[in-house]
Amino acid sequence: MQTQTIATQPIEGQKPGTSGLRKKTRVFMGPHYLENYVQAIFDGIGGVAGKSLVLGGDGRYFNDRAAQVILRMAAASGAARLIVGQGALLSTPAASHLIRSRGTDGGLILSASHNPGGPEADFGLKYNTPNGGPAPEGVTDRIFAATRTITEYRILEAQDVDLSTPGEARLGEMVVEVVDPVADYAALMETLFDFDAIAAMFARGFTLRFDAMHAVTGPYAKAILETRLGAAPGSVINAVPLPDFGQGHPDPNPIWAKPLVDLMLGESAPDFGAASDGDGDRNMILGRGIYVTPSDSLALLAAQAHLAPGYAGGLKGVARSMPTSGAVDRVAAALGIDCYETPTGWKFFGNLLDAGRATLCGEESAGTGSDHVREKDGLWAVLLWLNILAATGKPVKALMEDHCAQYGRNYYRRHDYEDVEADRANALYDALRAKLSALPGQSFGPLMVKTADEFSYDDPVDGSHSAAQGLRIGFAGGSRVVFRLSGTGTVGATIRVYLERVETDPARLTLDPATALADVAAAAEAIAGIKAHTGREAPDVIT
Ligand code: VG1
Ligand code: CO
Repeated sequence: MQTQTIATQPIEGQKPGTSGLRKKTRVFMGPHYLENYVQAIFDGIGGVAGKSLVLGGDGRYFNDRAAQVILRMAAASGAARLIVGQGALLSTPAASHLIRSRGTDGGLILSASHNPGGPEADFGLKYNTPNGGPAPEGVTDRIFAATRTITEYRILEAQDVDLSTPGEARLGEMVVEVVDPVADYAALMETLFDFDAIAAMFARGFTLRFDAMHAVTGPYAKAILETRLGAAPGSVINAVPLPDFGQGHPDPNPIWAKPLVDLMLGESAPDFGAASDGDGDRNMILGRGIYVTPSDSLALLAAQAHLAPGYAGGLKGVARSMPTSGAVDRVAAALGIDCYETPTGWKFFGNLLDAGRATLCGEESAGTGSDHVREKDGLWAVLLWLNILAATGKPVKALMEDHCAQYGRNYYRRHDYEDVEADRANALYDALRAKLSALPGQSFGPLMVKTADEFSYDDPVDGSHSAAQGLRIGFAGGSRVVFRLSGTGTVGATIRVYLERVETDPARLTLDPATALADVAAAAEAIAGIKAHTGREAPDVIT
């Protein structure tokens, strides 16, 4: 087998976003595109000679081909061992766990997460560091710098490695270790949760519907929920990962997982409903007759996590991304623990988790996780919910009502304007940024602006500074609107508008969220001129 050194040139735009590099699949399949980026990762982390790495992905179109390319490139660059999920599959949290449990030098995850898959859809690749978490900005900056100076990449001339069965093979000098993608992860879950209590709940007739959305969580959910915990066969639906996710959009929210929401809000709802995303790190939680917003879910989990064996000792602290509602803040205050506010993206939680400052973290975009790995973890959130349901014996709806009665309610919605022309989105954003300092004191309907700023973050652990992380406007009384531009899209720009209102009056805890947030939405429009800038009458997606 011979190593080839291929001459290449920098390719524009290989800048990682909120979570790795995401592009149209056809772009990734273009000449040298994947190879350039993989070599830039290797160069950006100081080479891979003698190192071990984890490799796997969410099974989307091109996952299998990209994995073979990466294996040949790792072998050509002298890597000692690649630990690969069988079939080149690994959920993002399972990859994070393998990196940590096997003590590797990091890992490569093939995924564009919640973005659709297929030859005309999206593909992605990200590097996770040895702590199991997404590379922080310092590392992605070095990788990006390497994409701008690249002149050649190295690749082994070899046949495909058989990834269809667990075992070890060699590719040149490098060991390729194919592992069952589910086993280690399932074992980790068993150390955190009271599986016997959850199994007993299922044995008593508790019913569940888990929608894997034709994505990577299917095999994990089948093995853990049905086989191990005894949920009725067929409780996990859309359980076989497909390269195009069944033509769906593997994003677990009320829009893309509408059939599940309809079921849960309808006559024949099971006790519990959940869904996960393309790479298995997001979760959507529903009970009979109730959709739990991700921000509320985070707050409830923080309040009740002690009921699960893995968290019986209490939480060291909690962290949420800035646009996530403040519901968890009040739980933290009641528990007397710290609550951190970070920029959007899981990479900002890593230092807090590593330093033992936070145990639970969450984002409004359906991401929740803990210090068990360094990624958000969809199935983990489902299991923590099930553990809490088993321990309390209460239905989801009653639990949430009790929670709101105790802590108040943060009404919350996110309005997304998708595929807006980049120039228009930037114009909206820049105009809003320019007028922030003039907003305090101004009133919009019944709401008076109290604070307005551009969020930046100073990491309390390593002191790194992250600027330009979203525009936030706070109103007297605690309502708030936040504006951000998405960093995960592949076409045009997506404007995200996050609306929040805090309510502690017991008489107003059960309003319809759209009604409760009407004044905040009107103020957002009056302040930012969304319709005029985008030419859109309404958001494309409301979650
Ligand atoms: C979105 C979410 C963010 C999440 C990121 C990656 O980013 O808002 O909370 O961390 O996706 O999630 P953005 O920049 O588009 O708003 V995943 O599950 O797609 O890796
Ligand atoms: Co994801």
